[in-house]
Amino acid sequence: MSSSISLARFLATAQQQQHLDHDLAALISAVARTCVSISDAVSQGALAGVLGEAGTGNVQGEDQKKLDVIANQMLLDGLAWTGLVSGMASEEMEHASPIPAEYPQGPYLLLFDPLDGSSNIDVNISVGTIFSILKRGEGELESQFLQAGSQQVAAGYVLYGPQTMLVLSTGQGVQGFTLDRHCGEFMLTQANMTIPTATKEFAINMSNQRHWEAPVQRYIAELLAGKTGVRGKDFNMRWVASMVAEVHRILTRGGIFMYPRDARDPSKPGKLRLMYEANPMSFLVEQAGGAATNGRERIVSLQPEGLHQRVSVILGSKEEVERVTQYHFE
Ligand code: P6P
Repeated sequence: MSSSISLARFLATAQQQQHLDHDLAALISAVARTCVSISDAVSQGALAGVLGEAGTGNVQGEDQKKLDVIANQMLLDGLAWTGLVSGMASEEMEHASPIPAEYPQGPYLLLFDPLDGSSNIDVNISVGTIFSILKRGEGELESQFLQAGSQQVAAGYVLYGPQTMLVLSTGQGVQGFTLDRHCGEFMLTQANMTIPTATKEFAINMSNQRHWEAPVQRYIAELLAGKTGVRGKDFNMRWVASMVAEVHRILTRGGIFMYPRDARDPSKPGKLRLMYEANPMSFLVEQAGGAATNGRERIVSLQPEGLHQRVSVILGSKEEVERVTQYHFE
């Protein structure tokens, strides 16, 4: 389906309908524009010498890939001067980054995982940028970021796959845009992405099975039993090890994605980060008619206590998420 509606036109219409203000539209445009440059860097790969390890680690204790660092810096450089944000926070930075004094402060806060799934970069599997937008608050910068996911005014991701796609919500459903490299514009190709309430497809890293809590053990065992068990139907499994790719598949055809807490490190309530992975993805999933919980509560209702706190994630087709969540109460 060719589309004549560019991101710019979509955002202009949304402003005319008072769904979002000029600054938020401009901020989304600036993030999208920067992600086109990240897409170019990712697609160059070895030709640009951007593959492999950076030789540094991040606050998560993870080895950084060169492209993690490059994408993070591109977002800082692409947004700092705009006068649209008063601070930025990232998976790759221990603390929130204030806006340099030479630039005006803006009304929004931007959070991002600059290159999610980066362990896949060197093997040419899809990765993506995840972003979340909050209104700025008062007081010390870092504490302003600690808002529940329900306070997000917009969230989205850019998937660097066979196509480069921007998937966005400003609270009016979920829209998908495909990058037209001939004109450099994101063009609207999915006007209203919705998640089917039922599914036969699940995504989880099965190698962690022995570490899961009982409700997750029970749920997955039932899926694996297929039509011979209580579910009475067979299921299919996917695991890309790139959350952006999994969520995009679920927004496109349904499914359930799970990264539950496990016994490997009881101090960690999960692997994924609340502020710039789980919250933006949960916002999108709920806007698309799906559900997202940590096994007991809606993820977007959780009150953050730290910029890099982790959370157990169960999201996707509503019927399946509700079933797993129910098992946590039985
Ligand atoms: P594992 C990527 O590192 C990530 O944060 C998510 O994108 C992905 O879903 C998950 O971790 C993969 O984790 O343990 O399977 O490598």
